[in-house]
Amino acid sequence: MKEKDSDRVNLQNEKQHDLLVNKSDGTNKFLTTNQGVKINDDNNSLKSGERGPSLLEDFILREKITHFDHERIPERIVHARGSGAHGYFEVTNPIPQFTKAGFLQEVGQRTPVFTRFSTVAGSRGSTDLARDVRGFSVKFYTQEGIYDFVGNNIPVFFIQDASKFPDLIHAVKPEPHNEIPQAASAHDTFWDFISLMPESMHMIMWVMSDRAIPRSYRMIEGFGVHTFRFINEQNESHFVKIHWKPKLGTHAVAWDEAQKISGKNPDFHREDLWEAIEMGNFPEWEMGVQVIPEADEHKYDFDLLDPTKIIPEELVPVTIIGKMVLNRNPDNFFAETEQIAFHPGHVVPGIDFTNDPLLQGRLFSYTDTQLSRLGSPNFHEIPINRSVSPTHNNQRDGHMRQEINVGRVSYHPNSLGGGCPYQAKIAEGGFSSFNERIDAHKVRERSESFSDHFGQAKLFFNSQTQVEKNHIIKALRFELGKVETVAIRVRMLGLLAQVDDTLAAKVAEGLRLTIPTNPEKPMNHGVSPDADPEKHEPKSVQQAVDSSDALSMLKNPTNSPTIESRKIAFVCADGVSEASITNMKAALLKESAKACIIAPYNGYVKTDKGGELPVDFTFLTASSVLFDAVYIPGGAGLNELSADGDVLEFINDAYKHCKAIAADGEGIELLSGTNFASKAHNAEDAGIIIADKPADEAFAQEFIAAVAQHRFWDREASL
Ligand code: HDE
Repeated sequence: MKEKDSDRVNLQNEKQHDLLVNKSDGTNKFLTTNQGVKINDDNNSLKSGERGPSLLEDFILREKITHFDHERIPERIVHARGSGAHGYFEVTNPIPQFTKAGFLQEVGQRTPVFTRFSTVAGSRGSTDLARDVRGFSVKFYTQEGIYDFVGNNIPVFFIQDASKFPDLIHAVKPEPHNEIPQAASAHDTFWDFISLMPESMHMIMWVMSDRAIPRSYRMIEGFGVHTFRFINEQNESHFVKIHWKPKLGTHAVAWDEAQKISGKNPDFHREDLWEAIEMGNFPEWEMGVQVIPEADEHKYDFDLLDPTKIIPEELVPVTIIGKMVLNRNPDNFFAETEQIAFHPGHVVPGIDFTNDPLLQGRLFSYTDTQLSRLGSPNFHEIPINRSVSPTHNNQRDGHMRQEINVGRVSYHPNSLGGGCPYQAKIAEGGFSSFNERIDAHKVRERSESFSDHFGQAKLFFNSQTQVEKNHIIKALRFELGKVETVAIRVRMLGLLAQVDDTLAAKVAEGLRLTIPTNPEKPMNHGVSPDADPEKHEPKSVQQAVDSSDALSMLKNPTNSPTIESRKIAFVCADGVSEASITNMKAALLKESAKACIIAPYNGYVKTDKGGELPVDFTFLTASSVLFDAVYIPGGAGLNELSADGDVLEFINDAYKHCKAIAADGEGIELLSGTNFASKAHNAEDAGIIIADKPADEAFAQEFIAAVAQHRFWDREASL
């Protein structure tokens, strides 16, 4: 069932009820000051004489300007650019044998969520289409308190220890002297750092792949990255890796397309998420877990605590336990998406941490950052961050405290307050940390079990199709091509050669450089100057599997072909065939795709039957990079378009970006002026569908099948 009325659906959601208290829409209300005084004139300040100076006394003006002066808060240090939505998580397969977390116990049990997606490096106003990791954060408003999943769309990370995070981020952010470039890793400081950090090579393979340029937030996977623990009622621990799998499959755009989208519509992902929810195409993900018994902690070729490693699904399959549906857009971006404060340390009984040294650092960072970003230790009182389960403790005061704590007691133990609030036994839901035995020396050292920096980078590269490998090679040529310091490029080639010879050779060919035979050794990598560097020599460990389909977006077994919510551009002009448009539109609608009429003018186009069809965009206000496929219906008027450069660029780009293109009747003529005219006319290309008569059902179905394949990457020249 498509839930059309998201408001009606969501009033049953406990968090939505909770938020109602704070909502205000101003309809049919007088304009007032913040003190509730009705305002008579909002257009003129108080002056001495009509043309005279303004008076300090004007409390209305002062209040308005002062509030405005303080509207901005610091943006997030990382993940500043993001978009979010409300929804719910529903259990489909309870796992009480692994976790006692209350929200994972019964089939059909629903928990309200707010999910925020983000890029990492760019600032709040940067483009959605930067080559970057995507953040994937879910706040679960459970009956036992807040559980935050704070993950990424890539299952590994650049670094193994939290102490390197500020260095990584300083390297990737715009360079400090001139603040260039925005939201891009293609610059010297990033690659300088990476070329000296072999531990990042696995992650580099992922960020150079098309995972870093998704088609939509609705088409990304989510990963917890670290190994966490699930704790059951018997207090037994299992290691767990958490996955989210998108219902629409995992898809990307082309790199040239991403760069053009960044200019044509930098809000592309934000708008896509917003529109899908408004249209009732609610984005959906399945949540899955890889569960590893405690006894298997040391069974693998890698350390479960090392965040630069995955557990191949061939070794430990992903068990689906529930689904998440996002069905309501926020009412106010700032109040909800901007002020939401995630923290991997927000866990509920049944979920616990491991000693992954990256995770351990994060457990400190997230509360700390909210103090400067949101300005007060009371950020948990902001409506979007407020738990739906009650909170009681002896914490008091601080900036902007909302709660009015009644009574004289704010300490524990107390007798004056009857001992309240009192501690909960474990059986009453009290959180108790997993009773892990630790017997160790205090050392500042990296475990030798973290030294395999190339084994899984190879596994990732080997798992890709040839097309995907080509994209990685081209991405590296682009990124390193933008690096000005030749020594950095050369150092990177030395590292790439340890992942794959052909990969390194192809990148070197594009850079016109030679792979170093005796690569420079990274300085003091992962060790102190007093430690023995031999002990931490980067290694390449042969993995238990050579290739894993789940790592490839094109081979990914969970990608089912669908055109649901895809946007199809109809290239039109006056005189367009009404029959073609009506038939194709009806067929696309049946599959929940959207047809958009693009014409040389706004308003409407006249059809061959004298009808008028509303125009969605012109060739000036839209570009084919904003659509998934292009259809050129027949009709006498199309000749008008054949000399229009914008129209030809529209169609040429669709071809270049490997999209399905359909044309019928006179529409076929329009293809004659394109860069791919010869292929189109001989129907040589799998993604080009032509018919000399107006679109009928069979033609529409052929086009739909092509759009469902997402892209025809084989069109690209081989490397
Ligand atoms: Fe974050 N990260 N991070 N991170 N992170 C933040 O917290 C940090 C890491 C991730 O939509 C900050 O509230 C450190 C890995 C997401 O609001 C900050 C380290 C992963 C978001 C912070 C990491 C993430 C953040 C900035 C290394 C994937 C956005 C604002 C030890 C598993 C959440 C904020 C949102 C945000 C610190 C590494 C994911 C500064 C110190 C690994 C999705 O606290």
